[in-house]
Amino acid sequence: MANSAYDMSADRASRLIRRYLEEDLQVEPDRASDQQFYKATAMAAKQLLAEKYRRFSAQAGSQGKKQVSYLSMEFLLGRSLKNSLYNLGVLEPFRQALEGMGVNLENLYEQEPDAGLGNGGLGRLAACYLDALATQELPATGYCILYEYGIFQQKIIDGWQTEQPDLWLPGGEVWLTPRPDESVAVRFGGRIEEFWEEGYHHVVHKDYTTVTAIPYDMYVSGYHSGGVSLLRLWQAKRPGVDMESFNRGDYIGAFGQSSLGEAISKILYPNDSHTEGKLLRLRQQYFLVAASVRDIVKRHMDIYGSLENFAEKNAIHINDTHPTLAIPELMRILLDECGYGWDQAWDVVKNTFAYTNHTVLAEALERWNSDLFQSLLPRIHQIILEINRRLCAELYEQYHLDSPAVAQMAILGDHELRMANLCVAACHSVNGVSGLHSEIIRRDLFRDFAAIQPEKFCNVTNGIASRRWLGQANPLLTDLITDCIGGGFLKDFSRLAEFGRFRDDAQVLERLAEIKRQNKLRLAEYLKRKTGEELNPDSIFDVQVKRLHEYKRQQMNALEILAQYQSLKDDPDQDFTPRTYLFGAKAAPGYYLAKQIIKLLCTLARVIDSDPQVRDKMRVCYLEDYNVTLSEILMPACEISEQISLAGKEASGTGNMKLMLGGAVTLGTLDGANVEIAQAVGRDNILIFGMTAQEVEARKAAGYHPEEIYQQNPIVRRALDALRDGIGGETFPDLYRSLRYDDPYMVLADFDAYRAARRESERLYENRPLFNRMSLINIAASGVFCADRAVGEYAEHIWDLR
Ligand code: 26Q
Repeated sequence: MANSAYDMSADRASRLIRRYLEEDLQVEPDRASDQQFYKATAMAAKQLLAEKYRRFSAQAGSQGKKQVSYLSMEFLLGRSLKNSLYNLGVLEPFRQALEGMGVNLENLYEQEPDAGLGNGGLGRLAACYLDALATQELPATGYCILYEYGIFQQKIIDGWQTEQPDLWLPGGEVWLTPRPDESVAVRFGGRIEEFWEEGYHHVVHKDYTTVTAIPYDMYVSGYHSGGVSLLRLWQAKRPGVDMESFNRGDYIGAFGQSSLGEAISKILYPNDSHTEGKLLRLRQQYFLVAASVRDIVKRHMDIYGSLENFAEKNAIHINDTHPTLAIPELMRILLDECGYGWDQAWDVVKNTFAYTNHTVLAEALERWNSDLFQSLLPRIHQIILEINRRLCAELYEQYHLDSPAVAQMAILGDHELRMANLCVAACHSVNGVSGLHSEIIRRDLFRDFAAIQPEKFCNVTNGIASRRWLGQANPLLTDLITDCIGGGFLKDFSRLAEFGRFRDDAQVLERLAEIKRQNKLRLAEYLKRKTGEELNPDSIFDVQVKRLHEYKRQQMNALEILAQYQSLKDDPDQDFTPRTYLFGAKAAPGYYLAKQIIKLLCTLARVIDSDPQVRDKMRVCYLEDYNVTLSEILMPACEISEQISLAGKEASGTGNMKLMLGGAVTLGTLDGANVEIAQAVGRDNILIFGMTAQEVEARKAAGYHPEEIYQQNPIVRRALDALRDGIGGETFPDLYRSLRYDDPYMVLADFDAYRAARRESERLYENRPLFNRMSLINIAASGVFCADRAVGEYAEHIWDLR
């Protein structure tokens, strides 16, 4: 156990904190602010993490263990203090030590900004996997960019989303250790000269620009294990002086490249479902992979002195296509720097890389204009073209495919480089993130590849850092489960199933209900403090939290609320179950309709709140700036989890798992991991509605005409008309037209089924013992969605670590 490994007493914790206060922050403990205490405590935790990491990595290195490198443009970490102390097993001694100095640890947590180095699901998944890798004692390094600005902070002004820059480093920097001695030079632009000499092919890169990548390290400790994951974040710095320009006599120009280089690590792109093909984004991606691959190769050489066993000792994982260029970059190093022949290099690459796909939306598949690409990365461009040439030749000659099929599968087409095809061609493993999504990938998105290499394709259903949302964020529930089944489940979440034995235990169900109430009150108090808004804890807490996107259908939720409001106005005396609709979502800043939907939700909130006839029966609450930290208060307080994407569109979802773990009942479509949640809890313990993915396809094929539904369905028509004619003085003509005439995500087709499912949820809720039983069954069935399980599957089936 980590505890005994440190032999951490409150005394020692106290000495550590004091030392950092006095020596680093130059302040006496009795005069230090909470901010200073936070920093000193974080530095103490970082010291423990660093010591533990050194032990772990030395051991892994000496045992010649295979290393995992997880390349991702995003790691959405949230806060680290509580997680670190908790996972290290030193939370109690630290709490006591601080208490002894008159400081409340809980207040220190509040001092820490979220490390928002990600948009949403994909970035949070990467963070959850670092936690699980460490817990399983698998040696792993995550690689990402040290964005100076993380995901923007959302301010809602007059119902509209506005964005504020998220300068997180002033409070977040304490977790970072700079390693300037391990900096890497990354080259952009220039031109390539090739020649043969003494029987060797030489490639010379000329007139390039250099950007220096400086690594900053962060650690993520495993829970009650000896493992620690490293997260290496690269910061871009201009090289001091461009010596080539300098020597040419261009004195001023030699100093002039600075801002260009440093822009690379300035800001995270706040898009999560649409690619823009911007040059800066391409620079960022190559910057990440060039620095990381160089680092991986260097570390390997330090241990083994040769690259012969590189693939045997390294698994490199590509988190969606964003780090795809790691593939041609490793080819480049092997070919140009190590003198490998093509086939030999390709073998190493193929055995090293694995790729996870996170989306089937066409607009989210990355493609780069070939000319733009060539001018920025001339050598990488050449290598990709050669990969493509060989791929096409192989498809024609070995697999006898016809040219339409080859054109589909090619990496270059329509003057664009297609990153997903490059990944599928080069990686030994391609996986989706839920059973349904992996099927869609196989049958649809990568159909032609799957036909010739079915063995490449597999599924790893996503998992979450369950300890964060249960052990840390939901202590009351953790205690109840511990009382029922003993400890241990936090290390082995499959044991959570044992909690299911208590589904008919009235006392346990009572306690569970009381805990939910406490968690609802905690959220209500938090909101009251933050915004002055008051929630009714006796109402159903119905939650939809996720990025804002049409395919996720927040607009369907809004439309149903609107219909419900209209029905209540017609008949104020009808039976009604009070319900609070909570939303949290950031919209990509340039996504017009998404911002309209936020405005619509805020308008509904205002209209309903100012109507005394309905305000006690329903309430809409838009939570500003939804992030990891807010999710930790929110997930445990929720009763109905809205997972209502159009079937076939949501790759997995992970919020659905966090809500289930907190005892919420899912109201959702058969999409993403909802399918597996339904299997795990049984159809009696989930509210499934709407078309299946197959039905969606069939309906589209038959010709979908939302206008017909508008004409035939008076409830739909009335709600839609209100968007056109005005609610609370606002009109939403673009939303109205989109839904009535186009409806790309088939809101109208699923609307009636959705409305019926909501009413059904109220009927169930009215029978509280029954609802509590459903809730308990959901918690007990959530063990399989732990990241520990997911990472175990990657280790065994994809990375070959065991
Ligand atoms: C691409 C190019 C340029 C700029 C930005 C991007 C970009 C950035 C982030 C594209 C996509 C993303 C993020 C995608 C994402 O979060 N996908 C979600 O991944 C989760 C983890 O697997 C799934 O649970 C969700 O279903 C999926 O939507």
